[in-house]
Amino acid sequence: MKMTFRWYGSKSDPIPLKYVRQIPGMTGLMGLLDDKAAGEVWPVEEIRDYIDQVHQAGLACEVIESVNVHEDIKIGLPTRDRYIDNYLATLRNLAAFGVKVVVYNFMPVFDWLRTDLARLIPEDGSNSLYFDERDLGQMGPLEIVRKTAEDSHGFTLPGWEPARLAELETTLERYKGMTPQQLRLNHKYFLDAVIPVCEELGIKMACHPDDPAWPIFGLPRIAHSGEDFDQMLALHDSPCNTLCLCTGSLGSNPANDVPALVRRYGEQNRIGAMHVRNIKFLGPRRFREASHLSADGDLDMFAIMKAIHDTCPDVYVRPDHGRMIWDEHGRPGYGLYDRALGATYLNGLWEAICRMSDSPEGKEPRP
Ligand code: DNO
Repeated sequence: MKMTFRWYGSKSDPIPLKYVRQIPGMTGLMGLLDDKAAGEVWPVEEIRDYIDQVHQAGLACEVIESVNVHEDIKIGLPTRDRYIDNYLATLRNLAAFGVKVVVYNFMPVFDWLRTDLARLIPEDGSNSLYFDERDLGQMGPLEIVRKTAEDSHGFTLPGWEPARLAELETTLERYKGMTPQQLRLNHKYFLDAVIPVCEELGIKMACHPDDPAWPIFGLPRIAHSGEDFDQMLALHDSPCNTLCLCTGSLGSNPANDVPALVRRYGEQNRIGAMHVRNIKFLGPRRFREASHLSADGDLDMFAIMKAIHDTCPDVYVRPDHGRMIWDEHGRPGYGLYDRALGATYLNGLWEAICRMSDSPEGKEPRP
């Protein structure tokens, strides 16, 4: 397992890279350029600048996230070819700097979605991201965008680029009546263009699941269950067409057996990266994000780490969203403290699992 951390770049992330490096067992980043609009080519100079900084801090940067897919590709408009060309240019630019996995998603309009970015956890006074489908019904798409922007305290949030959301009404209109099968065909068109190039470049595309794991606002969604993933991986059968298996996104639907899904796709060598976090169910389609500890939420983190160990032990993992604790003022979900605790806990589980299984990784000092 390669333990990594999401970092938004020195202009946008209040967490110094030095602090990331100081987290025990941290070996690298899942990086991103957070000011890039979907469809834009990521310039070589900016990639170089970001990756140089990461290397200088003593960390690797083999995974890049949120290379967002332009809506025209997801909708299947004639203009999609232009945006696919741009996407390929970005992939080539990233490959030149040693990037091996690119995380993206194929969710219409919205990336991850919550109804509260700082819900108080009464037991300990911390707060975390929260979702309640009933609030969503009352708010509607425009209100949720407004509220999310307001509650993010000036921080950019991944997948919530202002440029794209400014055209929200027009975009929503364009998806009217689209079936999941049509969206799947548009995904296939994208994969058919991108995956052969990835094979040349040595890059795995890793698709992030729908978050939460069901359709919202009547939009089609095609990545929230084992059945969806089977279809997605068959759209273009290649070891470069993989999943970013996010335990918290999938786990938002209790019908998803997360450790079993990790095993199934780990065995098939189709997990390019993992986001690992825990959630606490509060009712039907209502949950909050918990600390990473199994006892604090409803996911079995030991079983998840064991499934990684048994089926895809070399995968890139990052602790996903943390709570806000110790009065930290940071980007919702992406503060330093709780994610650092999460990484340390996951590394502890890993060491125990490796030793119990007599795998060398738990004993050898890290390079
Ligand atoms: C949310 C993240 C997602 C993820 C994208 C990948 O916090 O996990 O924004 O990075 O869906 O494209």
